[in-house]
Amino acid sequence: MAKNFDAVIVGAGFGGMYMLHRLRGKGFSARVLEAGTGVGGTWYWNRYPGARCDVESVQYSYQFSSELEQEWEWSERYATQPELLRYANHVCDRFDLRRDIQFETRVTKATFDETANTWLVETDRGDKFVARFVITAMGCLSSPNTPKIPGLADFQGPTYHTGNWPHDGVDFTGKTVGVIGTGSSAIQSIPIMARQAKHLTVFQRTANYTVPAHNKKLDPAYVAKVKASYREMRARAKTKPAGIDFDINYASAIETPQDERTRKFEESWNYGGLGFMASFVDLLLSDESNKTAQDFVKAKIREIVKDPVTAEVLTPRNIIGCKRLCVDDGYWDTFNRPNVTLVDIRDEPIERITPTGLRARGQDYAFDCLVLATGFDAMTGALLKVDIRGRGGVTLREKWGEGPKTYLGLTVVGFPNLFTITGPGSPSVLTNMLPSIEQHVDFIADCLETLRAKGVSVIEPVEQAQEMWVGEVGKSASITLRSTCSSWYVGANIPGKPRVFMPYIGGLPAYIEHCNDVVAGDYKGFSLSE
Ligand code: NA7
Repeated sequence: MAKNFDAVIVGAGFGGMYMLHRLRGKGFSARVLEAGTGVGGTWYWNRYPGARCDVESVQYSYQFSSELEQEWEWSERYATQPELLRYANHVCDRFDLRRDIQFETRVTKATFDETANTWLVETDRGDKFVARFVITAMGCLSSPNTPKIPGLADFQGPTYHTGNWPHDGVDFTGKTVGVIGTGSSAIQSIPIMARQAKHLTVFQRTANYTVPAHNKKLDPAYVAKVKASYREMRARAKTKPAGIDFDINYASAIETPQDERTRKFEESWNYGGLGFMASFVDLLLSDESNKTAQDFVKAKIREIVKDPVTAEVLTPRNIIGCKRLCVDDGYWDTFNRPNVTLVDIRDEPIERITPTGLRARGQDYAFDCLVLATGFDAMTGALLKVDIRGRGGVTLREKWGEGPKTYLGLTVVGFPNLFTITGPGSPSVLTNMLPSIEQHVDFIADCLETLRAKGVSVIEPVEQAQEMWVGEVGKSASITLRSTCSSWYVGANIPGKPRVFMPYIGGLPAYIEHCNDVVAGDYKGFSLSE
């Protein structure tokens, strides 16, 4: 027997939890379906050593409840995964959310019934749910990418993926370890694994830029100050493209005299974190300006890494900030350790995984454990894993065959009453996820309330509005350097994935304005029907 709800929410991370809270508050019935055994999403799955947020904790937090803001105490500038997971659980219990979340349940299929105007949602446990609305809150980086390297199944030791790490942790003490990948997850975990392991061999395909986090314990006086001025800080953050309250220097890098420019980069470097890219306003707009930042970081690598050959291999060749900038704690310095080896596989892919390690560049490397820090099928991966069928039985996979197309990153033509929190075409991964999630959830909750008041049962974007939005997403992407390299933003890390710059890069303030206009225009761009 199918169970009936106003809405089925898929995923119990920060998006799914807040969505449930908001719908309950408006008197809608909702059930959250979550594959894991607990809440937290990204912070539930990514338990690798060193996993932590690259947005400062006081900003990477919910703002919908002042009581929550006041009672929760962040302990570090950048919260670790365990602290973020504790926070997620605290929110879940504080707002009594758990009773409407069904854990260990993976949604496998969602089919729109055009006669009843309802969705039928099916799970790997054989459940069936009928709901007017389906709201996906599956995360943007939640479908781990395991590359199809020949022989992967032959390896006799344990293999760990950073995006699906064992819950009881892994002790690498005395072990030899091979790591594939040098993205953010690798850059966070390598320094810690290197301190534990007997030997660590890092296989690098693309050298990456990283800046120091300068993480620290938070001073209680600072926390008190933040708590006293949360509203102002949140309001300032909403005026910034990334939804993060940090200072942007509106000068051009290339037009700034060299001494002054270096002083500014040095200041940002010493402060730490993603704000480095805000050292100058045009770092992602002008090749020449970007090059000044590249040169600054390259000099830092040469300064920190003692062996010039290793330093050269670690030196990125692409645009800084094009792939997501990483934030680290002692990454470059780790390569000065005698128990760490770097293997450059840029020109020659790994030949195969062997029972005892792997073969690359004509050489065999042996290790006890293998760590895949190989990232995710970003933004569309989790959505397309579910067999989602809209009008006429058309699947989302078919609809997005040439890349994702959405209206506002929230809705898709042909898929009525389906909402995608932080979906492709929304600012999501280019912003502080928490305010972006809250804005989407508020939009959806208000929309459902309006539909109920109007006696409308179906909402769906119209083709023209979706085309306009897809055009807007593409146009804004083409202005920046960010769309020019082989990153997961464009799907380049997944063989065969269409190359489309997926997030909306116009900034959170512009995006919010678009959404507000749509609402003010009586859900302009949508067709509403009874
Ligand atoms: P990323 O940033 O996608 O990094 C994955 C890394 O794995 C990257 O260095 C890849 O090299 C490498 N990779 C992937 N497949 C292979 C194969 N087949 N062979 C060798 N190397 C490979 O994922 P993360 O988990 O580190 O970070 C994801 C986001 O989480 C991050 O941006 C933050 O937003 C938080 P490539 O660069 O593709 O050459």
